[in-house]
Amino acid sequence: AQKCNLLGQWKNTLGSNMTIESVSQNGEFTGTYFTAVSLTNSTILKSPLTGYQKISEQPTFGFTVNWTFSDSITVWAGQCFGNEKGKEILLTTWLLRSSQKTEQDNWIGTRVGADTFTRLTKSKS
Ligand code: B9F
Repeated sequence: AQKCNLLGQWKNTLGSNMTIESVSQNGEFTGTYFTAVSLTNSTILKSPLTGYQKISEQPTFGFTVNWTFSDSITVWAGQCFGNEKGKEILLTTWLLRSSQKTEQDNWIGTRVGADTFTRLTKSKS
């Protein structure tokens, strides 16, 4: 299998952008996330992310984004795959937790979905 490296800039199929700025020796990583969608009128802001990856060729990983513009939190779990041409892809499943007023409303608090990320390559200006 080809190597897959989480460091760098990624975009998903929604058009969201993610930058993984550093990965430490033990696989802990940090970065920023800019979502293309939010379902609200509130201004979208860059939000911090932190997570862990396995130290392996095609690592499994998990990370959390703490949305700076809402009470919500999203977590992603997935794996980094590299193909024969050296192209890397992140296949993930996410849970988006939004704050509920009461325990009785808990049932509606969690959305689930999938995101696919590929490398963001700078376009010429
Ligand atoms: O839309 C979310 C939000 C939370 C409270 C008001 C708005 C925050 C952004 C989530 C972005 C999701 C998608 N973007 C992406 O790249 S995270 C998973 C997807 N991948 C609307 C009302 C309550 C919850 C959502 Fe809200």
